[in-house]
Amino acid sequence: MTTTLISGGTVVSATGRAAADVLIDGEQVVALLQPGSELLGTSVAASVDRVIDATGKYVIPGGIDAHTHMQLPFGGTEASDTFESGTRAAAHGGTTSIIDFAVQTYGQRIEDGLAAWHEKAAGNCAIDYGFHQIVGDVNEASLAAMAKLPDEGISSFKLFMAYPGVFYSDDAQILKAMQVSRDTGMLTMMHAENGPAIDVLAQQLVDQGKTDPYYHGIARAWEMEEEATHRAIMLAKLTGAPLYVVHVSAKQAVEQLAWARDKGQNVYGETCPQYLYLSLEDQLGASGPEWGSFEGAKWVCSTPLRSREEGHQHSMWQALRTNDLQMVSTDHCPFCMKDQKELGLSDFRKIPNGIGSIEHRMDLMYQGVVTGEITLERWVELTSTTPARMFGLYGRKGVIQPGADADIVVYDPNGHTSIGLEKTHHMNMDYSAWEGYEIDGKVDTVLSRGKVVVEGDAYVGAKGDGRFLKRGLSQYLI
Ligand code: DUC
Ligand code: ZN
Ligand code: ZN
Repeated sequence: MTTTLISGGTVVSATGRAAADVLIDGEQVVALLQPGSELLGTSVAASVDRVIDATGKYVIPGGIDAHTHMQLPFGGTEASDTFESGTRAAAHGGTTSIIDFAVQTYGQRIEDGLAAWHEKAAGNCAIDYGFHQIVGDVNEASLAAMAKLPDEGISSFKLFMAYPGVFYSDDAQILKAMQVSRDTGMLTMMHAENGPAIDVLAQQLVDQGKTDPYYHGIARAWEMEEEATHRAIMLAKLTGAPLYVVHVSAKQAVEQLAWARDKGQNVYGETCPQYLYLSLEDQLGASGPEWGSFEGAKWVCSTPLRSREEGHQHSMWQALRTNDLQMVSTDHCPFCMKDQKELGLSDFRKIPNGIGSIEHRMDLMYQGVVTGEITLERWVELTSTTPARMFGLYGRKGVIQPGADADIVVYDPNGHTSIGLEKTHHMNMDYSAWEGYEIDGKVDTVLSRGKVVVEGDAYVGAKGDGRFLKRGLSQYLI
């Protein structure tokens, strides 16, 4: 087994930072040492197989992106990143684990949907991966199958209050699924938007000739998110289910979460980089030479981008500081403009919903440290430690300590990252939703279970390095 010493860096955790060397044996961390430590009169550095010099750099637990959609069949097409391309891009960006959503479609058995997802991922991933289960058809058989998911290492499932006719569950179905959540301890993850009402608004806009991508965000008004978030909270209260609301973008939805949490309910929420940085106004202003006003399709996702004037982005950052939101995931769901987003050229409802960000989450959140929105420790907590705790991986992942997997990122605060299609882009997309973003920091070296997979700008890992992660129940609830 290879022994590695990451020396001279500042090890950053969710609770502090310290100058320390990290000793790795094979796939695991075995010790945090005083810098320059000796063993039986010999420097540790001289006795290991490999030394990674982290002088002047941060040494952090690898990022965990708990919300991704590789190869998701959606909107008449399929998300453009495969498990291979998406996890490789993740590694480039300092993410060393993902939790993707296995899908049960309407009429399908959960067992079959899950098996299909294992087939897509197995042997293809660059980093470790786990699954949540999307339940797109709540019925007696799926409720019974859901209860067995924890035995498979799947301790969370997602329901949709949006997308009627696709993934939508009505309140009766949600109630029944939440009873399973209560009985098993599985976390209910909720896409909280009032889908039926949104569909009416969207139809009315199209009838008025308002078909540009911008109107996607008008139809999906924040009231639709606030209302659904409140309803999900009340159903969770009634049933006693723990609730995790995904991709929160409206400040009013955060207020609902804060209200429920203040009353002692087990309710959590994530936001995504797009809701921290991008806005509806940016989407309206976007009209490039190639796509004209359809340029805005690049940022069509659900929940949608929100108005900056209304202060949603500011509220998201604030909620990350106050712990009204606990985590940042990407909802990575990439589509190309060509042949995919352009399905909605004449009708925004036909644009496949999704943004690709898996490669940039760690950088974009680090920029929040640079601009003073969050601390260095909170950066680690939001992107790695809490995702591990929330989804039953903590101890193995999300922390640098003896016994933990050596998933480690050496991050250079003196480096620089220029995001753009021609510059730093490894996702399988023909555009970048983050073109032109500049980051005052850079991923330097990435280790996945002790193996160096990214060195500088080079990927040096291999397809199939990543293993399936059997997760336990949420450790955030204990
Ligand atoms: N939102 C998206 O933007 N894409 C995939 C599914 C979702 O809920
Ligand atoms: Zn969703
Ligand atoms: Zn999603």
